[in-house]
Amino acid sequence: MRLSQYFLPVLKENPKEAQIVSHRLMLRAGMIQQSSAGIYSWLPLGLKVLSKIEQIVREEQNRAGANEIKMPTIQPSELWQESGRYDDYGLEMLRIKDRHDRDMLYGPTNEEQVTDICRTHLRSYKALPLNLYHIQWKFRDEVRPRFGVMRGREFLMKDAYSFDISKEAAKIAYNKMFVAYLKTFARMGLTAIPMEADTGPIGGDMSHEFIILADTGESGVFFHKDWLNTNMVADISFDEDLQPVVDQFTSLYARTDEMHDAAQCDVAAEDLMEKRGIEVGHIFYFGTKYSDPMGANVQGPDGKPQALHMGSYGIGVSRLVGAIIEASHDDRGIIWPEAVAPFDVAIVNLKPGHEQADAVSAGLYQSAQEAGYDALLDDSADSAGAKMATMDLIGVPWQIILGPRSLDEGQVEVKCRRTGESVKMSPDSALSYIKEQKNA
Ligand code: P5A
Repeated sequence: MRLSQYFLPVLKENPKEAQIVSHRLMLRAGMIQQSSAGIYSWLPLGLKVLSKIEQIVREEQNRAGANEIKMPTIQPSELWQESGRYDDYGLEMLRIKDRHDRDMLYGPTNEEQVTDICRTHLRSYKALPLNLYHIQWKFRDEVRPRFGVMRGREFLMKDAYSFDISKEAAKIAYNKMFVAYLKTFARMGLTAIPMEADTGPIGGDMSHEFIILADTGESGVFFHKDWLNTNMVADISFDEDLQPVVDQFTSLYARTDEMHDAAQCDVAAEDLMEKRGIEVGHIFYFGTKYSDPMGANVQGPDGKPQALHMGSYGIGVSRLVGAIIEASHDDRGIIWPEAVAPFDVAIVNLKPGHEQADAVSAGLYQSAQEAGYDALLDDSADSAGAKMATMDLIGVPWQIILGPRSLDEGQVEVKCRRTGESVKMSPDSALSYIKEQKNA
């Protein structure tokens, strides 16, 4: 992408409405624009990060054996009347009437909708286990939408739903998602701690919230300090029995403040951490809460109809954009983990119009693309200072900076956004240096 053709409306001033750093930086970096309270347009840079996060989530869901579908945003009220949640859900649900005066709603979640799909198509336990997921916009008319995309009214969620013949089988599905979540967040450079949690309006008797630590988080959390040293799970296979893996993780104490009970917590005071965190995922097992009232049965091995045992598994895809920034930024701007960065590398031409600077920049831009990098060529007319400030603000992990002066010495500068270190070298070695550093 050439910056001269890119819509990147960065702001110099700090927007007054933003109370936390991620909201401020997302507005300043031209990632989002508010449309109304808790509802945002995603501008090119924001959409790029959102899509990268979405893709990591998708790949890890697929790897865990879930099937991607797409359910609608607008649902008929009848399904919710059947489950009994239409009245329970209250003011958070946006209720709509169509031209025929039918009651519709903008989905805050999809348990009913997916149960309807399965009761239509599943006949026998032999079709199980099954996990269906989608990545779709939700609407919840939150009392206090705030902190930008972190607590929006319209937000993007990955929601998966598992169907099994028994509680034991459903536990296997739950464990798969538990491990898939650890893998997903680790790929984004995050440590997410699974915590026993309340089930709220989704229901059920087993639930974990996945929380990343940040001072501005809305949840108070208590956990054993060894959580900060747990190593991640990239090489666990979904073919193995995951119960020991889950047990190993859950053996370390971790609770949201709703579930923490000082009297029952046996962690020594010096080992117990009390911090704030952001909920980026939430998984539930709720048995036959929806399948019973909605008549979602299959024929069991004994030939008798049996209600499906279900779980649901959410990830706040749009919330993650803000959460990652909360976890990774400095005074100058965002520091993207490489896996979700909007661009892998920027080539910053300090003097567009200068023949040699233009030629070297164009060459590097092309080579970067050929090497498979998502590259940004800064060919804008901004001052050198403004260019560097923008690259740091939008958080491009690797920056190759060049101008007439450095080229006179046969050199470009390669800068790492995370460490701030910059090294001079010949233009020809810049990309191989970045590749080495990325793999190190
Ligand atoms: C699980 C999937 C559910 O809705 N039904 C389908 C279950 N769970 S949840 O905890 O209510 O939401 C799942 C995740 O969505 C994110 N989230 C939000 N993100 C931005 N703004 C909001 N207002 C919002 N509400 C929920 C969270 O990351 C949550 O873990």
